[in-house]
Amino acid sequence: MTENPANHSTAAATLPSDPFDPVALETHWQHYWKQIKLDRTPDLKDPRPPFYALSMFPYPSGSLHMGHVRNYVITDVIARVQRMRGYAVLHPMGWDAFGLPAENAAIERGTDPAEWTSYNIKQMRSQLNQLGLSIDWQREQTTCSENYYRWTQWLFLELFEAGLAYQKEATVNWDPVDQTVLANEQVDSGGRSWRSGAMVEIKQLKQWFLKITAYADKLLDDLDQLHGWPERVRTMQANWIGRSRGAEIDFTIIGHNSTKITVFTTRPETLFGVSYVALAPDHPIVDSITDPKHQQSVKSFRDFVSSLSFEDRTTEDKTKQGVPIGAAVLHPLTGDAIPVWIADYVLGDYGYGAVMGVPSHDERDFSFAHRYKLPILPVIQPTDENLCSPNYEEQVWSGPGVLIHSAEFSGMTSDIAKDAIVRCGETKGWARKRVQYRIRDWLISRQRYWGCPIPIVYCDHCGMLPVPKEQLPIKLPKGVRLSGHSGSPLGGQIDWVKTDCPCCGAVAKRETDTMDTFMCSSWYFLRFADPVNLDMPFDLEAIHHWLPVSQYVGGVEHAILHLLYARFLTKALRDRGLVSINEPFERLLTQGMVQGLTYRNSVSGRYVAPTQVIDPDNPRDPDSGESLEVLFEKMSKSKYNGVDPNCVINRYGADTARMFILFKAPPEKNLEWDNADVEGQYRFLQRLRRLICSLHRSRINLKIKASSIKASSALNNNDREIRRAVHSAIYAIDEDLSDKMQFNTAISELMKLSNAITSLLEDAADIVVSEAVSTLIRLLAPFAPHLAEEFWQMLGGEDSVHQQCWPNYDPEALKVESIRIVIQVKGKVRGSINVPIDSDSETVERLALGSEIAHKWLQGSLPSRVIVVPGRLVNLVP
Ligand code: ANZ
Ligand code: ZN
Repeated sequence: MTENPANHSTAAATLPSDPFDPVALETHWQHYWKQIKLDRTPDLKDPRPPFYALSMFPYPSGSLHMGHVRNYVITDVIARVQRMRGYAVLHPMGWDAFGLPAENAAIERGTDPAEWTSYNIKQMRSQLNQLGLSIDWQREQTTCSENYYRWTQWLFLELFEAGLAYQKEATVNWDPVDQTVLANEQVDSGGRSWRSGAMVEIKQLKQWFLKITAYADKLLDDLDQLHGWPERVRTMQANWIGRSRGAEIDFTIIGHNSTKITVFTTRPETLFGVSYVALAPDHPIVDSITDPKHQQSVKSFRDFVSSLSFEDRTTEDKTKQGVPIGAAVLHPLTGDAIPVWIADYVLGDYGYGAVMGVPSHDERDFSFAHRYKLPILPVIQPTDENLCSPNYEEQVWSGPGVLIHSAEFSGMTSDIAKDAIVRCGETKGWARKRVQYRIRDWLISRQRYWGCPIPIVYCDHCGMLPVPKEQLPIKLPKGVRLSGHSGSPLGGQIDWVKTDCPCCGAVAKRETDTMDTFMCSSWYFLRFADPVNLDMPFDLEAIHHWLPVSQYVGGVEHAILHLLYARFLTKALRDRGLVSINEPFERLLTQGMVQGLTYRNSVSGRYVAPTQVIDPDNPRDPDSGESLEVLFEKMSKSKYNGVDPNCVINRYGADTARMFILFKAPPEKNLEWDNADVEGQYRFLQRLRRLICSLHRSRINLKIKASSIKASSALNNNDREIRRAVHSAIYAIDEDLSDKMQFNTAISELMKLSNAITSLLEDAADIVVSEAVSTLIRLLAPFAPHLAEEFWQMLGGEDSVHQQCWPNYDPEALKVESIRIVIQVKGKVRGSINVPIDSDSETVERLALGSEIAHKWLQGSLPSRVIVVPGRLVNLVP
């Protein structure tokens, strides 16, 4: 059917909701789905195989942005397809509701964080519902509700009992703007807070940690099992964990009763090239071995280092600095005295905070030795002669080679020498094999109000004690006035802090730190499996049934933190017997960003709102007149390039918004918002609507069913062609929805199918039309759930379209039965005939000779020669 206004008005007149009002139509069907409890999760006894579809739950900031919309629509399509394919689907939603924005709003506006949060949740929940997401709201979880954080505290106590939660004095990253401590991973490479952007300061404070390092090996090794995860995310996690294999080597300090300095090295084979040992400035041994003459310079050097950022200290091309401390160690093999220095590039919390300096084979050591005129002794010679430099004092060789100047080890390859030197040290007691990790324990304490209180009590008599589990939850005090200054807000709540010691009953004090919100989000996916359990955070049987999450969908910004913490917690709880799974997320899809049209003045760096651009073909800065750059960047308020989901939904309906988002780009790729393409999807859906309406009018007896017809043999060519289009669409869409999840090409297939049906419709038999349209509507259902329901109901389908089974393709229908063969006479094309597809050459020859064309051109005589090109042509030579 073409775009013809007369046609449009008649077709549209049969629709209940005309003039077409997408919002009214969508609200109508959302209401119906609620009535029939379509989204309710089947219980554990349901015989269908379980499928758990999960989106990363949002922070309730107050309004949905396009990134959310994309995330939840993708998960929803997966959930809907799986339901139709016969799975029992769990598709829940919740709120990551503790955290700084609520507290900051409280500080700025004097609101209560709890009220602010619950108001935002209400707003966002209704926006989510507008999208037609098939979420089971009965399972909703909110991390700041007492029913939830009670269990976060309970799990903390489990970790505490297991020795995985502990307290220690630590140098911490202090965010002076947000007035809180940050985990290392929350400080960016420039030394700034991921939230406030402030330069982070270093402080010494007693803090709570979770011992994620105890699981470093498992977290790394099990990445290999995550075949359903993007390679990129697995690599990021592996780098974050950062396992290095090497050795620890002891150097005895001269004149200190055989006290030793132990270093970690990945290159023990370079031992003969050591020309100094460098300690981290805060290494605990420094004070006791520093010669009095050097104390002053050590002190000023430490001050200098404390002003450096992590970035300054670790970047390769920054100059490496240090001072000698007037001490020396013995080389374990040569017995030479080697000077001890402190250096900025040696980090206190990696390895042993001590390095053996090998200037000829390590860039950093080289630049250090160069600056301070320390010896540079090459001990590894590259095997490739071209790389041998006569002037080794100007070059670092960090590759493999053959050992030189290394006593009995000389002549060995570096690989062999690596083991030989460690073995030698092992027998003599000065070396051991050692594996070292980059990952640090997870710092979880925050000096903030709006978080989950840590369930610990301090008693003057009994010391530090866990709160007994039956006393949980430790509720946050209400009505706290938040100023944002003056330290820990809970510390100021005298009445709240005061409690009874659970052991001796004396007056005791509560812990006043709250937990990092990543702790709350590291187990929410478990609670969804058993959302109202009053006795336990979740029941083992429910976990066993629903987990791991079959498909997790979220932003790649969570590739490290959230996903690593969730994996850690799962493994720790598995070892406590609380869950039966080893990994929480079987498959992971990291969706790309939603980008908006962005105007930027490249001279001033200023962003300009599209509404201020007068001529989009020649965009200019309204103030300066300078011409503007046109880009696509991640939608954000500061770039004025956002598109409000509400506006799109109110104008076109959620179905159009969903179709556009899914069609515009594959889910893992960035998506450039484009209003013209939104219109395009709207028009496609309207075309479909006219097709269905006209069928509804013209074929009064048509009743669609979710089944396909048998045997195409009795059908005429036209009907067979329709069936072929229908079943090849099913086939292609199944492919698209398998591993790759190419929703965009699936939608293209829907368009192709609707065109094919439209053009072949007129002469088609009712049963064929019924099969075709029933299939089209069912294939459309996960993408545009509201209109698909409307169509289904209009054509008399039973129940809801979303309760129908997903179509199966019929291989018979895909078969091409005959092909056309060209007939030539003496090399000239004279016509063509249809032959059965599997005909051999003899059959083709026979059919060709018997054809009208042969009669006409050979006039009864037999050809002298017949040439058959299989599948293509027959040449008759008279
Ligand atoms: C001697 C050596 C010779 C090294 C050589 C490298 C090359 P990865 O691979 O990242 O684990 N190192 C050890 N502890 C350190 C600390 N606390 N701060 C800074 N650097 C430290 O790095 C291991 C290497 O980093 C170790 O191997 C050590 O230098 C250094 F030709 O030892 B190497
Ligand atoms: Zn006590």
